[in-house]
Amino acid sequence: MKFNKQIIYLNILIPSVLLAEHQELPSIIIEGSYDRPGSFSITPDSSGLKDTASLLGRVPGADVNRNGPLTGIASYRGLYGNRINITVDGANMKEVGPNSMDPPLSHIPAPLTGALKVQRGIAPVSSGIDTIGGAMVVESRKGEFADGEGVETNGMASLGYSSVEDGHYGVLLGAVATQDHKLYLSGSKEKGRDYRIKNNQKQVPTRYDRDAFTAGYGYQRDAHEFGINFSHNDTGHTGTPALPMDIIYVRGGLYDVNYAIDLGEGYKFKTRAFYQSMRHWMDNNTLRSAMMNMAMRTEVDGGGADLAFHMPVYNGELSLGINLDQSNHEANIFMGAMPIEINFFNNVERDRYSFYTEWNGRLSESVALELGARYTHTVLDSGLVSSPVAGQAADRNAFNAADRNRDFNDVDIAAVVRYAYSSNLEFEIGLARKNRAPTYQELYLWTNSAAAGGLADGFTYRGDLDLKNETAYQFELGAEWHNGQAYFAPRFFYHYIDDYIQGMPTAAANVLQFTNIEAQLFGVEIEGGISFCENWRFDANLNYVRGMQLDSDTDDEDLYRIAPLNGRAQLTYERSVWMGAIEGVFYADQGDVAGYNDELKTKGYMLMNLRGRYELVDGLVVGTGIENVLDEKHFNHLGGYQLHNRTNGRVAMQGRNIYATLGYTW
Ligand SMILES: [Cu+2]
Repeated sequence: MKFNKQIIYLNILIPSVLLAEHQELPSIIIEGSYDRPGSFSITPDSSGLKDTASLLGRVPGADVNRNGPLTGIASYRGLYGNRINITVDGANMKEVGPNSMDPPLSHIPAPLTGALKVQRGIAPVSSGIDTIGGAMVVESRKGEFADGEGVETNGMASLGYSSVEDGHYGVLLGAVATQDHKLYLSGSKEKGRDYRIKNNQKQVPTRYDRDAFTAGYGYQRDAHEFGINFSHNDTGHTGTPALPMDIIYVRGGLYDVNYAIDLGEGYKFKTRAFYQSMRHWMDNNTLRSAMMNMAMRTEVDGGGADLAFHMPVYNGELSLGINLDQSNHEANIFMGAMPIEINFFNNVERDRYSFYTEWNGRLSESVALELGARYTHTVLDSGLVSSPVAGQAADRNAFNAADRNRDFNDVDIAAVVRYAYSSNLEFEIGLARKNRAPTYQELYLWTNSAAAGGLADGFTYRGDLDLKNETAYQFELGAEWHNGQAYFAPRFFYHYIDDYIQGMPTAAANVLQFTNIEAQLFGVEIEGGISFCENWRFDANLNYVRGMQLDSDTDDEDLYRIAPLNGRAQLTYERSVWMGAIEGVFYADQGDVAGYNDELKTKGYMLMNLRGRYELVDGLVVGTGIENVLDEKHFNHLGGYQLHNRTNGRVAMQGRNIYATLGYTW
């Protein structure tokens, strides 16, 4: 029985093949599960998806809190935002928007995404700092080293159009490479208008405009690997209908450099450093109209370094690692026609110092173990804020007089055992304890504001300097059965979270304050599939999660923004150069809604999508499809309210979308 760290490729388009190492198609990869015949892969450039976060809809247990066309906040098993550690090209990407207008998955557009990896179940401690809700990894496309002697070129170009928002994109990536060196450059452009809902009604403001650029160099020879990479994002006028303002711009880049050496006999050393700098402007009167004009200018500068040493220890590998990470945030608000200026976040700093050790190996022929521990010291501080608004004077003075320096000690422990009962049946059991230190918004929102990390519930929030860090106790149980044609894989999880941070009502109307409560989340994910008659296959999954407050003194005990019971089924027909698929997506009613912020219930719905793909000649692929074939109007429970106001109802989902893409890889 092979127990190497397996990868599952999840998918809509190319079923049943585990892609080879050199496969250039972008893919969703779910780590921490077994190899199996029913694996999938996805090719965003032939499916018309513009946003990497959209791929999460296909990952069991994952979903998206969507506040705008490019603003998709990752959610996994009911936990979202900063509870999930997302790295982009190895860097822990910081948001420049205090309301998460630019979540980490928005930095690299889908066509330039090489892979999105989602850690299933309990995230190992080696997957990063603050993994209470899981871990995800985005890798941008970086070209390929040459296969043969001499200088080669490789790359890809892709164009796409989608009808629902009259959207189009173009992307070009080129690399010049030898076996040892590669130099690559890429650029992309995406633009679309407000999308149509049904009968040509429009959802305002959902237009988008994004340019992205990457460049880099890679080296590999003998035991050495070196890379330097730069990715730049320039998002222009882009709507966020579930938030009080829209993106005017998000601009900035991420630089990273990495080096790895294989010292032989299982000894390896890896290091990486990154630096990020982003600038952002948002307002409420360019893409929408407002009673009083308001704008906000924000900045983030961040960076970090990672060191890891791997060595063989007793039938496995022992890893020792250090992670250093820091970020600085600034925000200024401009209010009114003759704007008055509020220095809302001033010199806010969040620094994390962390080290870990993890052992991954085999206890016997059929039992594998992953065991790790991590310690993190998190330090936060904030400078003095200023505001000329009379109504904010008391809050401002109290905040400026307070001791704002905070530090947290976080301990993560994870143990996962995998047992192979037979060559067709495996079991997994996992236990973990994870901490998460509060975000700067949770601590430092000194007066009520909607800039609360993308919660988009129509309320304003206040921070609390006395918040404690969250402590989660996690349990995981999974099984996986497969034979040559079929697979079936159920998973169950239970999380108890002490000091879970959530808003609670205050004496003021429509103002919530971040508060430590006691919570639990539990749920199941079931996947299954079968291939038949050579060219046909059927795949389906079902996801359920429930989140509850345990110390509620009222009947309102549900957590906020939890996806309803949902599932997906797909019938695929595939021949060598073409494939076609019909996909059904269903979401049940969501009646288990949060009471503290009067979350609105949603009705269930079903969607039908058709997708096709045809390879004209080697490397030249046409993709086409129709999403929401029946052109029905539905509301996603995780989608927020129109213009951040509950009385407007929820943001509607897209109506019928016909898309076509053309991609060429050489
Ligand atoms: Cu913003």
